[in-house]
Amino acid sequence: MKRDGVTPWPAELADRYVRQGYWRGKPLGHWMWTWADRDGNRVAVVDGDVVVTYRELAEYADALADHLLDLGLHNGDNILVQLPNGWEFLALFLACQRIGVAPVLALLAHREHELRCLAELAEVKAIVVPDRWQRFDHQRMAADLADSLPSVRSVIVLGEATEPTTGSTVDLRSLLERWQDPARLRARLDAGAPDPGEVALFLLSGGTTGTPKIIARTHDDYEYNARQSGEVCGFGQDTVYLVTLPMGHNFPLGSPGILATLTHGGRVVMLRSPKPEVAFPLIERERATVTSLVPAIAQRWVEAALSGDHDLSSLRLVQVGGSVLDPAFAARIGPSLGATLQQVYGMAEGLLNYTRPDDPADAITRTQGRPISPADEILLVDEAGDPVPPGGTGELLTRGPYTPRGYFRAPEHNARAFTPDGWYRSGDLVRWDESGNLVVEGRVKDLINRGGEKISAPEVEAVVDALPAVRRSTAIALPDPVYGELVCVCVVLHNGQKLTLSEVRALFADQGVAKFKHPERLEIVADFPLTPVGKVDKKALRATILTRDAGSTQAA
Ligand code: OOB
Repeated sequence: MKRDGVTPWPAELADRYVRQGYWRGKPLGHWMWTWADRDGNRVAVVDGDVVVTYRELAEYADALADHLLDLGLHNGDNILVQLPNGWEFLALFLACQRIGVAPVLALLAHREHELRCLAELAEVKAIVVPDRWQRFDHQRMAADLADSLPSVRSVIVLGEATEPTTGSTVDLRSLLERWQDPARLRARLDAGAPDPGEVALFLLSGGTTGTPKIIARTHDDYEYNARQSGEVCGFGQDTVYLVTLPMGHNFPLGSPGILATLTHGGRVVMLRSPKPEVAFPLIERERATVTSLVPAIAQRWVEAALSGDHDLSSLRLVQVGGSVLDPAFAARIGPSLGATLQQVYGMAEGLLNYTRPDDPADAITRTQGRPISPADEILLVDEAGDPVPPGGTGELLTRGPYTPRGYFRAPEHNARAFTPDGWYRSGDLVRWDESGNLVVEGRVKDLINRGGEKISAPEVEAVVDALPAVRRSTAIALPDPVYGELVCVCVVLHNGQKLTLSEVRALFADQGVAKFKHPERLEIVADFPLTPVGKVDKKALRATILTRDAGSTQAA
């Protein structure tokens, strides 16, 4: 079943990717079933006290796929998934892959504001949520969404399904019963396997637009994304991957993360909180060999490791990515955790760069790695779109076998975010280092990167502009000691009006906007500095605020 709104790779390139073996024509996750046949008693997932073998995971996923079909979900349908890390989430993800249902992977932090946009954009047929998570009633939110969105027919709840909706409300665990005759079910599902060129999943874009954008990743492209990542990172049967970050994110899901671990016959260990006091005992118990972190979490781990009462000696590789990593701090990560650091510079839009475990120590701490595929193309351009001279810094443009050619159902945005010949404009300013790796120097895109969570400035501005006191607003990033950056909104008020940060934050809460996007600082200004073309000069505004801050710190 073809979905509309997906930009395909040019046919001749697609043929080449197949001929050169990048695209294998297999459904995403198929390796897990191969391992289930080959060595079914191997442990695939450990989640608290629950241990699931490859054979069990294959049978659970098949049974769940069958139940999803019963619920009226079919090849070509999309569903919205917002679940905590756990083996049930993985079984659901794999079940979707069996029958061509594409999950839109939302974060647990998302609230009605984000979920409504995503559900409408992808016309999802079902919403999957936990009953409650960290004192928030996800089931109630999903039921409200389901009642107001005509495409949604079911709400699937992990936990106690109690909220009635106009459609059906189902308990996810009740769909995870293994079948009496798994071989027959398996053959039936194999017969209806999705087309590998079709959409396997939707990842959320870091986004620089007023409403969220999603990226359709195909079976072929994402299977390669995970497989090749696993090759580069040396994943194998002895890999024990600890899932620390939210698994709906590209980094822990497929870069190389969970999917590469299952591709290479390794073991996935689920974690629901990245806190070192929870993670360290689990690393010790499960002898985890690799995990992925964002810099803000790496910092907490390094501090906690100093107290040194846990045995982390099984850790071989610690990946850190998602936002800028300070080189001086980077140099401390490997020695403190007793593992090799691997920097990861990736994007949901595709391109992945990793430092290699055998790179010189200096390249590992100073650079963000190099592309995983010989077929990745990279171009660094200046503001006029011309290639920068060797060694120069420019905006990174990229194409390749796992970098799609457009956002889903976003023609206007695609016209800006992609060049006519299909290059994705990353908005990142980078340069090639003499080591042969890339260094991220900054960005030209209008977002705030709060500890790896990307916040679109226009999205924040659209919320703030709704306040009656506000004439104009602009959102900028200011430095934050823990998260790297924080959201600061600058406003010009109508005459005689007043505004406080708590009023702004109350509005964000009221509109159901994810908490990590709530502004942490408010600046009231008389007017905004403008660039020569009349746009708000965010750089100048930021510089003024920082200079003033520095002055007041000195005075104090
Ligand atoms: C990862 O993916 P996204 O889609 O959340 O964010 C992508 C953006 C990049 O364009 C860049 O601006 C920033 O996040 N970024 C980094 C970085 N890694 C990502 N900036 C500086 N240093 C890094 N190492 O963030 C992502 C996807 C897959 C693997 C890892 C990260």
